[in-house]
Amino acid sequence: MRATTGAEDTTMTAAFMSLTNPGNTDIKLTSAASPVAGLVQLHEMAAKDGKMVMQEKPGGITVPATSHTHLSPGGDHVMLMGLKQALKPGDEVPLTLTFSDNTTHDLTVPVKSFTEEQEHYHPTTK
Ligand SMILES: [Cu+2]
Repeated sequence: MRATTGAEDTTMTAAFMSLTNPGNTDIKLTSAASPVAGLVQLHEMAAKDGKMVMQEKPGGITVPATSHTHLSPGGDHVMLMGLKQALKPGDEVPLTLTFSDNTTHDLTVPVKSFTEEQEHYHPTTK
């Protein structure tokens, strides 16, 4: 998860991870929740008027059968909005993922500083 330290907009951040699906059917990440955020959405990057913007991903993020999906800067990500606290490098944040087979996974996500593509995650300040 991206630290908010030094960010222009400290009310939002994003989480990135790899999701592995050992099963024989495709599965979707359908929602996420965290106690540090008022609202958590699943986002994708899309071209709009010639530039990349992020938007809510319809139906969630698919993890193909016996394969994996990377959530990374510039691609799909878990968006945390309405942050209730600053997130510093070294912090750990609880994040609960819910999948299309009704399973949930409770994660403890390390907070790190990112510098690349910062502007994509702060569209209102550009
Ligand atoms: Cu986003």
